[in-house]
Amino acid sequence: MEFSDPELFTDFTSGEIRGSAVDRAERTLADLSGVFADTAALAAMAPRTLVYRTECVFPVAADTPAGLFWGTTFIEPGKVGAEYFMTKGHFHARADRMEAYFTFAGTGVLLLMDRAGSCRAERMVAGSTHLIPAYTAHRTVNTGASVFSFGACWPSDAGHDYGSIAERGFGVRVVERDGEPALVSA
Ligand code: PAN
Ligand code: ZN
Repeated sequence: MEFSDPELFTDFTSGEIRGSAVDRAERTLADLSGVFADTAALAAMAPRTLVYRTECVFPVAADTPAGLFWGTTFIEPGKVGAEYFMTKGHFHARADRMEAYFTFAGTGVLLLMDRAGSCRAERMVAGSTHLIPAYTAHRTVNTGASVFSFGACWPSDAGHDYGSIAERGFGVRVVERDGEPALVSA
């Protein structure tokens, strides 16, 4: 028997994942209609502006019970009006599935919302680790001036329910006020 080399590497300073089976996806402003509040500011921006991208590893098929998915999200610095760039946000389709987030670089906020619509906002800084409870929608926001990156590990049968957020939105938004991030009720 011989030692084998690892198939995947994660650069813990940036979150970049290196390996043969990395699935890459991008979200531009055009992919995020309905996400940002200031539609006039949005209309003045280039629709192809990159907001975030993901590098994921899916070692088993989606919906496989008891498997794990692994990935990094990189959110660009930027704002639509006063509102910082952020992810679409979702509940898991199997809403009882948890998830772990851990920050690599930059500064951000993790918005959490339970099924009753009650929200929390946790600061994310390098090394911060966030265990997202079951039945809790999650969205991340880049509140800094550089790329904000964080890793995630979640069950392969969790799935994504974007529809509930598209309909209800989050109860709180993160905006720049006097040069600082501030929370405003939505
Ligand atoms: C993450 C998210 C990723 C992108 O991997 O999917 O940060 O955010 P949206 O999926 O909301 O666009 C995760 O939470 N997976 O379950
Ligand atoms: Zn998730």
